[in-house]
Amino acid sequence: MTEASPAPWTATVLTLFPEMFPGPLGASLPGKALQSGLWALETVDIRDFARNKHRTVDDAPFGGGPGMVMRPDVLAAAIDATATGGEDEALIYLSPRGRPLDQARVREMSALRRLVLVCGRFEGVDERVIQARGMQEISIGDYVLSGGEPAAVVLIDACVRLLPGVVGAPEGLVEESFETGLLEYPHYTRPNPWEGREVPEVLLSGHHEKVRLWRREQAEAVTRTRRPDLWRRHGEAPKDKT
Ligand code: 4GX
Repeated sequence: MTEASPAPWTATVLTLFPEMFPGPLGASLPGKALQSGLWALETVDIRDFARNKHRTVDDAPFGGGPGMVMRPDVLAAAIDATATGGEDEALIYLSPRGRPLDQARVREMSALRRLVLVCGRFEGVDERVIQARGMQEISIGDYVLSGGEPAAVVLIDACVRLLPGVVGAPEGLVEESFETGLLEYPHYTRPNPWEGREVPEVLLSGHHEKVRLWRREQAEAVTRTRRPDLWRRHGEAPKDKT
C-alpha cells in the first residue's frame, strides 16, 4: 500500500494578478521542485472577495492625496478565507516599509509549513488590516516595485531552495554568502586563458589548503570593500576554527 504524502511546504499568494504565478517559479530549480511535489503554490484572487457588482477592491485615501488604497474589508475577507492563524504558518505583507529580508529570516520561513503572502497594489493597503490580522511586513529592498508580486516571487524562491531535496548537494548551501557572513570568492572555469586573461595561478596548483586560504582572503577582501555593513557584523560574530 502506498502512503499519502503529507502536505508539502506551501506558499499561498493573495493577489489581484494570479496570472503572474508561477511565473519564474515554474522554471529551473523551483519549477522542477514544484513539479515533483517538494512544495506547492496556491493563488487566491483578492478580487473574488469584493462586495459590489463592480468588484471594487480599492478606494481613495482618507485625508486626500494621490493614488488608491486597498480596502481593509475586501483584503480581510480574502485572508480569513485562506489563513489558518496556526503557528506553522506566517502571514506576510510585502512592503517597502517592512523589515528587510535576510537569509536568517528566509531560513526560518522555509522551516514553517506554509506562508500566506499578501501582494499589495496601488499606494498600499489600509493600515488597519495589517494590524487587525497581525501581518508581518517584509521588504525585499529599498526600491519601489509596481506591486508585491515580484517580491513574493523573490521570497518564495529563496525559501524553496532551502527545502530538503530541492538543491542537489546541500554542502553547497553551507559555503554560501550570508551563511558564512561573507560574500563569495570569485569563480573561474575553462578556457584558460580567455581574452588574454589568466585564471589565478593558485587555483591551478592542486594545493587544496592554499586554494582554501586564497578563497577565504578573496571573500574577506570583497566583503570589506563592497559591504562594510556585512564586514562589521562578520567581525562581531563568533568565529569558527577555519
Ligand atoms: N519589498 N512593493 C507593496 C504597495 C505598497 C506601497 C506603499 C505599502 C506602501 C516591495 C518591496 C514593494 C511595491 C510592494 C508597493 N505597500 N515589496 N506595494 N520593496 O516595492 O516588498
